[in-house]
Formats: sequence, C-alpha cells, structure tokens
Amino acid sequence: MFKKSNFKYLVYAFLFLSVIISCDSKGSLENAQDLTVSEGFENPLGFYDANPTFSWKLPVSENNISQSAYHIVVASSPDLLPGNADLWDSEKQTSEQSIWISYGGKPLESRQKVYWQVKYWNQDNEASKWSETNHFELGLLNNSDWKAQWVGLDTAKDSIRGKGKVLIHKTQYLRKGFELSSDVTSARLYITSKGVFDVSINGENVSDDAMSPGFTTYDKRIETLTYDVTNLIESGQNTIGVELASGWHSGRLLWGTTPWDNTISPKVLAQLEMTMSDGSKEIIVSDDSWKGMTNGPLQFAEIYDGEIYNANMEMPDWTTNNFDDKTWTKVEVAAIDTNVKLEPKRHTSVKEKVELAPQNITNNDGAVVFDLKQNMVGVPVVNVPMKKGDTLKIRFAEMLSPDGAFYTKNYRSAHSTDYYIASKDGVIEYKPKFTFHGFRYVELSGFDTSNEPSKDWVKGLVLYSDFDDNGTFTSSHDKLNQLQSNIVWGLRGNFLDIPTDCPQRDERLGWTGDAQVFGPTSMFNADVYKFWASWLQSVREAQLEDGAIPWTVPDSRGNKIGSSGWGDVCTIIPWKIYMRTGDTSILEENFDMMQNWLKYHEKRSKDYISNMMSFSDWLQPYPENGNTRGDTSSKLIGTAFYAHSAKLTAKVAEALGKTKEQAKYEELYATVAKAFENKFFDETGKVKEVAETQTSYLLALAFDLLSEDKKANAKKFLLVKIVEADNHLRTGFLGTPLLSEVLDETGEIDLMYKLLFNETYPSWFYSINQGATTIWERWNSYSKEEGFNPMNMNSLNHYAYGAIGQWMYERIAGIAPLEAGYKVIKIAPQPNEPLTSASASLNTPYGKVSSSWEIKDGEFDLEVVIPPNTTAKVTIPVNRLGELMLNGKLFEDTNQVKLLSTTEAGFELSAKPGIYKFTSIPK
Ligand code: RAM
Repeated sequence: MFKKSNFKYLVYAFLFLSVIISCDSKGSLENAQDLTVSEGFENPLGFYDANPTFSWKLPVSENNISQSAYHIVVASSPDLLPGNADLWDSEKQTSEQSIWISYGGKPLESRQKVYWQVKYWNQDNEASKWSETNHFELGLLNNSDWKAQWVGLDTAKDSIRGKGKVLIHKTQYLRKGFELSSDVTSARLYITSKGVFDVSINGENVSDDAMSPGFTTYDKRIETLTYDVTNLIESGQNTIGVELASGWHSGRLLWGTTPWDNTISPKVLAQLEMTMSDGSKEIIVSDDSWKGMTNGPLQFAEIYDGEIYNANMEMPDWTTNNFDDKTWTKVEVAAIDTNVKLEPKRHTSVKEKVELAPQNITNNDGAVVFDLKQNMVGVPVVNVPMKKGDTLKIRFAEMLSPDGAFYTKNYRSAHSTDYYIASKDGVIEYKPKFTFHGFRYVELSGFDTSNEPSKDWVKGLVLYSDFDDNGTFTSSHDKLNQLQSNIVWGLRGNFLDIPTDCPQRDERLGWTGDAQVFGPTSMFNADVYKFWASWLQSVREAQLEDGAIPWTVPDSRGNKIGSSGWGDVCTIIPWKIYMRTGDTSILEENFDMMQNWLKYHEKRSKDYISNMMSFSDWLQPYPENGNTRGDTSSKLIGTAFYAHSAKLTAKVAEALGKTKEQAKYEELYATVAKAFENKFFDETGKVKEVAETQTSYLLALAFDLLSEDKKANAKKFLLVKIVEADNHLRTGFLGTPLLSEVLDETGEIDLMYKLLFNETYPSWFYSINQGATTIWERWNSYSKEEGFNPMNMNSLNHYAYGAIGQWMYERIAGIAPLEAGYKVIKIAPQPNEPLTSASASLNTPYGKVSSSWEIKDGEFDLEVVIPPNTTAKVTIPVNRLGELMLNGKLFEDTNQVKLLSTTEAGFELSAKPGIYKFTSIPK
C-alpha cells in the first residue's frame, strides 16, 4: 500500500530534483540564503555592532554537501557590489566556515549604512552566484553622537506616593513643532527614555514597539531606538509628540532599592536627523524648546498596577500641527550622564506577537468574564459599548476559583487592573499602553448593560520581544504535547524584554536562577540568541566589584550578595549558547565575568567548601524542613556549582585558545570536586553529614564531582531515593533540570520516561491534569481537590520547570549538537513507552534539522533532515537484529550514509546532508 510518509518522501525527492535541474540549467549554484549579521540580525536599522560577524546558509540541494570556500564583499553603496567593495573584500577564503565570520574591513561609524554580499564554493569547488545584497545601518554608538538633552516635566515634585511608597509620576505628554523649508530625502529618529515612551510624528505612530526602550541596568546603560521616519516628515510644519510613563525605570519594582535613581521623573531623549533634498542636513533635538503637560487622558500608568484612562481628557490631534499648546509648560532639561552609556538596542523590541480571541464568556453579577483558554502575557484590546461618564473596569486573572470567582490573590500587591472612563455613549476602543498583565481571564464591568455581552468585545494581545519560533516538538501523546505548549507559552510570557521569573505579580524580575535553568530550553523553541546576548550584557554590567552577580538582573534589590545556582547563570548560559551557536564571541564577551564570578565563589568558601548564600533547590516538593529552599544543603549546592562553574570556565578558555587559563580552571575544578567528594560523600558513594536528597546525587553526577569508584554507587543511592518517593521526583528549581540528564546518561531511560509521564504529584503532567496552560511555579500551584496553593508565591506562569524541554528535543526526538553550533549533529532518539511517535525540527545556524520517528507494526521509522555544511551521527535505537532499510531499500553504505557500527545501542551511522528515511524491520 502507498503510505502517506512515502508520498512525503517523493515530494522531497522531487524538490531535490528540481533544485538540481535549476542549478544545472544556470550553470552555477544557487546563492547563499538567510544572510544575517552578528547574533542573527537581518538587515537591522539602528544596529549596535560596529564589528559585526557575518553568517549565511547554503541552500538545501544535492549539490551542497559542504562549503569549501567563501568570499564576502562589503561596501558603502550597493552599486559598488560585488566588484568594487570599498569597505572590505575578504577575497576567496578556503574555509568551511559559513557562520560568525568577523568583519575585517575599514572601521565603521555611527549612522553608517553598509551593504554586503557573499558567495560560496561547494565541496566540488563549484561557485555559487552572489547572494542578494543585504545591509545594516548603525545607530548612534557613542554618547558624544547625541546633541539632544534629556527633557521632561518634574512629576516628582508633588510627591504623591502609591503602593510601597513609590512615587507616582503622572504620564507626560511632550511635544515639539518645527518647520522645514524643503523636502526630506531621509530621516532617522534616535530616541530613548528614562521610563517608557510612545512617539508619534504628524499624528502617525512611529512604530508598533511596546514598552520601549526596555529594561537594562539603567545606572550603566540605556538602550536607544532608531526609526526610519522619512515618510512621516513633510516639508513645512511638523510636530513630534511623545507620551512618557514610569516603566521599569521610575515605577514600582519589588524592593525598589535600585542602583539607579528611580525617584527621578521620567525623561525622554530624542534626536531627529534629516537629509534634505538639496543635500543639506537638519537636526531637531529634545531641548528646552519642547513643551509638556500631565493632564492628558492617561492619568495613571504602572507596570504592576495597570492604567487609568480618562477619555474626557483626550486631546485630539495633539501630535499634529493642528493643536495649540500655549497652555503647556516648558520642559526641564538635563544633560546626558557621561557614566551611563547610550547604546543602540542590542536585541529586538517588544511587539504584539499573537492575538487570542475569547472562547467563552460568562456573566458574573453584572460583570462578564472572557476566557481566552490560554494563560498569556500582554494587554487586552477592548471594543465595548459604554455610557458617557461610566468607568469600565478591566480585571485579569490567570485562573478562576472552582466557584467561578476571580483568583487574583497570586498577583499579591500588583493591582493589575485597567480603568477606562467614557466621554460619550457608544462603543469605545481601548488598549493599555504602558503596562502588561498575565492572564487567561478578562473581566469587564461598568459597560452599557443594555447590550448583550459578546465575545468580540475583547481580544488578548500577546506581547514579547520580537523573535521568531525556532523549533517544533510533537509526539503521539496529548499530554506531552500540552507540556510542550505550556513550555512555549511560559517562554512567550516571560521573555518581555528580559527573562523574568513571572509576568503577573509584583515581581516580574530577571531572576538569574530561573534564567539559568530555562535558558537552554528556550534556545530550542525560539530564536533567542540576541535576547540572551543582550541580557548577558546587563549581567556583566550588574556584576559587583567582588564578582557577585545580583539575584536579579537588572538589580532592583541592591543587597550586594550573590546566590549559588543563581549567579552561575554567568557561566552556564554563555556555554549553552556557544554549544547551540558555535559563536565564540559570546564566550569572549563573558569570559572576564566568569572569572570574576569564580573569585566570588572563592571568597564565599573555606577550604573549597562553599558558604555562599543560596536559594538552594527552590520549591522542592515535600521539604522535610518546611522551607522553600528545600532540604539539600546549601553548602553542598554552593560547592557543586563552584566546581561546575570552574569546569565550564575551563572549557570556555579551551574554546578561546587560552591554554594557561584552561589549565588553571581545570585544576580548580578538580580541587573543588575533591573537596566536595570528601566533605559530602562517604567511601560508599553515599551522602554524608547533610541531608540525602535526590538533588544532592543529581548535582554530584551531573557535574561529574565523584571519583569513578563512587559514581556507580551514588547512582544506586539516587535510584533508592527515587523509589522511596514512589518513583516520583523530589526536586526543585536546581535539581529538576538535572534529572533527565543524569538518568539518561546512566542508562535509566525507562525511569526517566516514568517520571515524565507520571500523572500524580509531583510531576509535569500533574499541573496539566489540573488544567494548566503554562508551566507553574509550583508542582502543585493548584489542584482540583485542594484548590490554590495558599503560599504567598503562586505564579501560574513560571518557566523554570519547563527546563525539561531540552531533553524532549535532544533525546525524545533526538536532536543534539555533537560539536558546537551543530556542525556535527547527533541524531539519537530514545523511543519508549507510552510514545509511538515523536518529532522535532530545529533551525540551527546551518539550517533546519529534523528528526521524526514512529513505531508501527513493529517497524521503526526514522526520518531525518540534515542541513548542508554539517554531518550527522545517527543512532537507530531499535531492532538491531533486524534489517535496516534506507529510503525503501535494504541498507548499503553509500557515499551519503555509512554504517559505523552495530552495537547493543543500535545501528550507528554517519550521514552527510540530505533527507533520509531509515526503517528497521524485525527479523
Ligand atoms: C522568587 C522568584 C524566583 C526565585 C526566587 C528565589 O521570588 O519568583 O522564581 O528564583 O524567588
């Protein structure tokens, strides 16, 4: 019978064939694709990097097995390419490298627009055509590029204080009119704020970015945005208008003891640079000629608490020329701080990425509740009938209590409510601007009740940093697929400019421990290299003199101490990024930080045993000591992370060719590991002196801290702990991500599958059985029997336990890097009950890899896609006594695929780029 999968195979074959035919007919290879600069930017405007790297992908084709050479040309004008590159001509370089190639040309400057092309040669030395011309334009790279001054009104002077005694700053409306005597041929707006802003020119919104400029270490660096506003500027009279609110800079943040002065009134910095049709330049800057007022419609705007919008105060056309601002006051100006760097944003802005429509509405005592069926983060847009003078109240909740009541207790002190006051009868449209909420349910009250509520009154706009998805994972099991979806939604909800612990309560901070555990999984699901590289810059900037990494980055506590397992984000994430990307620049940038962090470990230890403060195995279930920090000793945890960070720093040194440092940190790792073993493990490999927990064994095994003779026993003791827990996990934030790694490496795949597919508490599926659509902070944040967890911290959107996603991609579906950047790919799925199929795809720096397996009628099928310029080691894990088929024929070594070995573990093959279908049939 003709199977559907065969059909797919035929389609692939056809595609291949057509590519070959088209190549042949043109006589040269298809050009390189997906050209990007630095951490994956495509034709960026306002780019941050004057020393970029270049990357491209070879198109999928039978002609492209690997690259043998490349040639990059870079010029100041597209007309000069490819023949007259005036900035850089790499010349033909014999090299397989197709990613992260450093620019080697003339120095580049602020504002410069640069064009580039690349061509490559394949393994047979056939040349491709030149690629399309790509470009990037630098933003303002130095503080000295700014002629503008910070401007704004003194909104602190009334000293109105809200929750947590935080100063309430009224939203500012700032404007400036200016006249131009000729047409503009090009205009760039460079802009940023202390606070968050929204800017319009001549009544048009400049961009759809939200919450700009984002959250950085404001005492060290503020990011700036660049917009092409050529089409918004007219000859003659023009107006620029900026709305400005507190945001992260001057608003309420948990603790609020920030290293920057968060009591100052929000301010904006804007510089509009224009080239006129006669070639002359004009510049308009924020200065004392700007005017402002605070009595506009947005009366209140706060991240945790929400907005109050009074439509009676609207000022139609205030960002156009048709507005009289004579009652407005002159702004105050402040000079640019020399010690705070102004740098182009180094990742993408927050945008509305997904729109969700309510699936259900229910009336609830004059209020109506809209169910989006998905816990999300962002804002609603409401289109609701109202009566003049009435106030629409918009409340949010992540879940309803069993009796249908809104559950908002877990927002803690975050009011998380928006209000809209209507100025006339009729349908109003409103979307909050300078806040965001974490919610699945939206409750409206105060609307015109003569109308029957309708689902289309509300939509959920999902906000997160503007990155694309990067991978897919799916399987034959609905709950596992729901887990994957919950992981992805946890990512979306907590990647709003910085990686946060949670997106809804009075916290939403860049908790380093949470980032450390979830970072690796995020890299499979989303294209987040820029996002992490940017946040790591903040981590470097936030690092204290003695090497401590604050608990949260940017720091809002300022208590000057680090936590083990949390601060180690600075060694773990760069290394994980390097393994996924193969880009050594992430290691170079962060190497000093890692070394400084090791000094802090040293400072916080005696005889190599750590006494660093630690949040430890945070939220471990069933803690015997009743503590949120779990039972695992903080000394054991600190020492384990000390050794692990030393080991990673040694690996980084090796990758950077720093042999002296490599030796130094390898020795440090060995010394700390020995101290760890002597202090915490007896000669049988059992934990001594401190509590024996699953996590204590997991750390010892995952970080390779025991001598060979103790390892096997330690593993046995770990298994005993798991059996004692009725084959359930007993791990918190730090232990959970190590479970799959350790059980997998010690050959306990069956047990790992058991833990993953457990339905009862504590397990991943437990929350799914209680209705979770995101990952929860606790294994039991809610249960149908007992209701909501009464603890103070109970986020329903907390990504940490989503760290299992890495294992789902790497081992259930089976895609992992064997060499950094997936230059060599390991395809080694681990099929097991109850799954009958699983598949994943991943965009690697070289192109898309995929691995899909299915077990049917005893046959094991594995379809694999290997991108050009890589090689793969493929393990077919079953039926090793049977026949192996490749693309429907009995397997024989070909030029493309070679059998390396037939072992206990299955067939081991090496495969060149291509699309393959392996089938193993039992005898
Ligand atoms: C909580 C955060 C976070 C955790 C810290 C220790 O407040 O939500 O998840 O890392 O505490």
